[in-house]
Amino acid sequence: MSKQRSDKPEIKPFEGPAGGWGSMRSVAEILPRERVSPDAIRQLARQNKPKGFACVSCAWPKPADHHPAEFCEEGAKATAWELTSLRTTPEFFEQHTLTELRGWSDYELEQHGRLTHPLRYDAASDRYLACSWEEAFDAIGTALRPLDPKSVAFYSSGRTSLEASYMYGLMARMFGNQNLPDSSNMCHESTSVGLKSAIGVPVGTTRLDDFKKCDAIFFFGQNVGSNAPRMLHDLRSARKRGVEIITFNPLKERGLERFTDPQNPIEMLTGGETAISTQYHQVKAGGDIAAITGIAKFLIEWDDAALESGGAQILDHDFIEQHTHDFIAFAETVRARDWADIERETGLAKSALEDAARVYARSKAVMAIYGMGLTQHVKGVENVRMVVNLLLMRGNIGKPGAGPTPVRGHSNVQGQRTVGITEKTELAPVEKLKELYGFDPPTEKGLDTVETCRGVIDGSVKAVIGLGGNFLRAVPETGAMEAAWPKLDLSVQIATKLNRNHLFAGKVTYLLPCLGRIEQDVQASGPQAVSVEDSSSCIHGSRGNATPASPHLLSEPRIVAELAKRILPPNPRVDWDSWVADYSRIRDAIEATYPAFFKDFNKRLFTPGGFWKGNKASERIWQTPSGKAEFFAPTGLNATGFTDAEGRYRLMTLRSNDQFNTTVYGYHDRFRGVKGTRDVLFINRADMTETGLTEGQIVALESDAGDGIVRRRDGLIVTPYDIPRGCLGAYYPEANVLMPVEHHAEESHVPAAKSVPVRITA
Ligand SMILES: Nc1nc2c(c(=O)[nH]1)N[C@H]1C(S)=C(S)[C@@H](COP(=O)(O)OP(=O)(O)OC[C@H]3O[C@@H](n4cnc5c(=O)[nH]c(N)nc54)[C@H](O)[C@@H]3O)O[C@H]1N2
Ligand SMILES: Nc1nc2c(c(=O)[nH]1)N[C@H]1C(S)=C(S)[C@@H](COP(=O)(O)OP(=O)(O)OC[C@H]3O[C@@H](n4cnc5c(=O)[nH]c(N)nc54)[C@H](O)[C@@H]3O)O[C@H]1N2
Ligand SMILES: [Mo]
Repeated sequence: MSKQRSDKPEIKPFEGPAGGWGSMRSVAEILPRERVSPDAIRQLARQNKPKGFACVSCAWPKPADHHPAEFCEEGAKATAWELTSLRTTPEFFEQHTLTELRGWSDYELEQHGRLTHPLRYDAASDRYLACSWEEAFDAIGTALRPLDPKSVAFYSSGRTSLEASYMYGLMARMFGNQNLPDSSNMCHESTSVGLKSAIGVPVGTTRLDDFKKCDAIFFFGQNVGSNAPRMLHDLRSARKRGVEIITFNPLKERGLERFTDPQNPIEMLTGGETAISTQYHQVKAGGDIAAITGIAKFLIEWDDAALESGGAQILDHDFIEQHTHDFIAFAETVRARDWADIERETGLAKSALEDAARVYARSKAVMAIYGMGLTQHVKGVENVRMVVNLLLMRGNIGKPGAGPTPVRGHSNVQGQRTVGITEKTELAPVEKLKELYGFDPPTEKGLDTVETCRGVIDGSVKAVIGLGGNFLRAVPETGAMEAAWPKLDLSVQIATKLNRNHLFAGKVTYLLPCLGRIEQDVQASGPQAVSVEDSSSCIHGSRGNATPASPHLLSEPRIVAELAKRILPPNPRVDWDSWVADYSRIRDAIEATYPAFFKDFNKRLFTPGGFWKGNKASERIWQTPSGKAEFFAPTGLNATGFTDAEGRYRLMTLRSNDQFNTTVYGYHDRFRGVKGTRDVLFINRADMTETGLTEGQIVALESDAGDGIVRRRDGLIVTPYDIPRGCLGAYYPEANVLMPVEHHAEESHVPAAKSVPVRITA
């Protein structure tokens, strides 16, 4: 069964569970497709194990008491993707101009395998030519030094290790800016802003153990079966203990419905499966503020009634009194909301919200798990604040089995922020850096991802360095961004595989190939390890063992060090070469900069299950201005930031089961029943009928942002789907062309990818 694009795509409902034989088959298919060697297959056994390597896919915690195979279908795909035997060599570039390659799909570009040589773009022939590392570093230094530091952006993607990230952030600050946009700016920045202001920490408060202690889980906007499949084990055992799982998601995602554990022979042979959600509420995209308002309205009403009748209180008044601030304003706002409005904004019946509220009211310890379905909205930060409101009402933060549980994306995205990849001065260790390295770190706020996009479009950003990722494909407004990119004086991408960003050149352009995390990284002192932080704030060592894809690859820390040496005046207190010779010295520097989090970093590097960096909110120490956890009165009910209008839809841009962000592994979205295509438009059947669309018809989407700019995505196949009315679904990143740069979360600037205003045109 091929996962290639097909002329006759097949779209029909998938009946199987998440996991199960479908998942085994999918793993079995990817290994030959990437032509991985037997050595590479042996690497899978080391994935997410103590002394092994940390999976390069998602950031879900890696347990101390691991399964025989501590990887999932998606993790196996990610490993195979990195360890492929296919190569994108200088000969490949001799045969293809960038103009030609821009006609290729994301899948085709990466399918040629790992980059092998440093490359310089040659405008005369419109090709990448192999060059030496020295030439590349010198030319990049020459191009960067004369630029105003404020006009340079240092992007990074969340896969990069703590070591490389720390060096990269330091380099930017010594160069003179904090223009450190990163993938987190498109992802959980609404969490970092929302949780920080509500409970004083920018991260979730729970750990794996809490799954064993909770008695209910409220699950918002995260597609666990595709994007964090290892969590299915934790959800399954929670279900087996009778834990209620209440899900809010516009789509019936299979992983949230039922799961067969591929590591359980009995389930596999008997077709046994575990039902995951006990309630499934298909909320409208952007309807979560309203849904939580509805739940809160019931809780407050029941509590008021109990107060009057002398019955048992529903809210935890002791906790609210002792630990929180501004409850009254929140409660007043909720009381004032109208049920008709809540029902309209959620698309759910009052009785459904009552069912959810009943479970919440009788549960003693509740975890709230969430993902991009909450963060990627104009009111994404309010979504996060509503989750906190819900938890605070019954003291569900800072006790076993309870707390906010944002599911981070990239395997080290949370860690990058911990070690200084941030555009915000208040999150940077300014005083420490000054003390340790004797320079004055910039204090002017740097550019985040949205601001970098604005700068590329208006020409104020003159150089972009990308440490991993596929910036130009992941951001909004990809049409205008691609058109503006050639104005850059310098474009440097550090990558493992060719992607669409690399096909757009600046005046000086280099593509630098690096080692992946699964590969051996040998420096002067011997083989090196790196580290990553998972979603639960646990830090893991990771040692690559596979043979590098090419002898010409350099590690990310080495590349950053070479760049730093070219662009910075010498500083005797930062010995970049000695850091690269022995990464434990980078970890010493991280420990010196952040002593509270990284005490005995090198000693604890390979702690089974990782070592926990601590979390004040989980001890009920609230590092907020009031010294308490903050309730927040929502400003409205709708998270989309635009009003509904005739013909205007809310487009959710989604990941398939066969991709990792902009990396497209194949053209099947097994759980959603799509085979052989990504050109799908999911739509409710009633909306089809009303607008006269037929199944299989080819349509286009146009942006309906009201700013007069034409943004269009053609060639979408109308696909009737179980999706709330007024909502549409299409795949990211192909749909990003429809997203205005200015359509982003207030405060956090996360592009609002889960409610993009669009119209359907023939
Ligand atoms: N295999 C694989 N794993 C991955 C990734 C990958 O691409 N592939 N990406 C990684 C990264 S960087 C990230 S950030 C995470 C992303 O993982 P997720 O957070 O799961 O992100 P999405 O796939 O974008 O899906 C979001 C979910 O939210 C739902 N949703 C959309 N709008 C709303 C809404 O308004 N309300 C609610 N309640 N739900 C809504 C969608 O139906 C979907 O189920 O996964 C990480 N892991
Ligand atoms: N419409 C829409 N847009 C979105 C989203 C959405 O849901 N909808 N999600 C957003 C989110 S949550 C995120 S996190 C971003 C993702 O944005 P990015 O993190 O920028 O994108 P990725 O697709 O993860 O990057 C893939 C590339 O990383 C490179 N790479 C892989 N491994 C390594 C490595 O070890 N080292 C280096 N140097 N390079 C490596 C490869 O060349 C590969 O092509 O996209 C965002 N954009
Ligand atoms: Mo992400």
